[in-house]
Amino acid sequence: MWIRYSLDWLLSFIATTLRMGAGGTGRPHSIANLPLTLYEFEGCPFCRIAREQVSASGVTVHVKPCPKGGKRFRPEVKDKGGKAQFPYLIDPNASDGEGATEMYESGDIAAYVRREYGSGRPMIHGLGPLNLISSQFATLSRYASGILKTPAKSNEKPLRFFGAERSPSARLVKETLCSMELDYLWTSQALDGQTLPRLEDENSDTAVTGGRAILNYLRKTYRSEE
Ligand SMILES: N[C@@H](CCC(=O)N[C@@H](CS)C(=O)NCC(=O)O)C(=O)O
Repeated sequence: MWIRYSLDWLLSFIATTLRMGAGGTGRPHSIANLPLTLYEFEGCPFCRIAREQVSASGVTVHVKPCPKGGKRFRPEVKDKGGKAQFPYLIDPNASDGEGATEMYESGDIAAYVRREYGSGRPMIHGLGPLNLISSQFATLSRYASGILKTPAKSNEKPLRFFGAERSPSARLVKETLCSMELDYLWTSQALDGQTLPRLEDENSDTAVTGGRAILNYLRKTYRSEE
């Protein structure tokens, strides 16, 4: 329903305002960089901080959503890092030749992405404790969407999603991808001037543009009663 979508969009816009617009689009990165993997969940205030820096850098990450109650990707984090804590980043393009770089801690991840993939620091990241408090309020303004797992079918191949962290409509899409535990390759900026947000699903050979249309597609294709 459009009223529900409009209200959600407005609340998502408030979340962006609370974050002072952090998480814009970066420059495209060489495709020679293997995608980084980010284990996170949309409603987690720490994960938001990591995502904002990823978005600003423009680097492509493979997002493996780990909502509470999720069984698909959460165990991988425990296996790899030893504890179920989010966000968790893996960068296979380790510059020291010693294999992948892996880390917990939102602040460390943001600093690492900034250093390795070059981007400005979002203004709010420099505001000390206000950074986390504002991120918690942003989660509240979205009434904690993107925290809990909802019943869904699994995708076989990762989806492809284009849209910046600070885009209100892209946030609504990412919340749903997260709750459904659908993994996706995420790039903040458009390729070839395409309209954003944009979702491509190789599993069904479909491309959808616009927040509302993408949400409808995801519900139609992946929602299950379970
Ligand atoms: N200091 C860590 C805190 C991370 C953290 O506490 N994350 C919460 C989610 S907001 C978590 O992993 N909780 C355990 C869980 O969800 O199972 C950071 O900055 O990344």
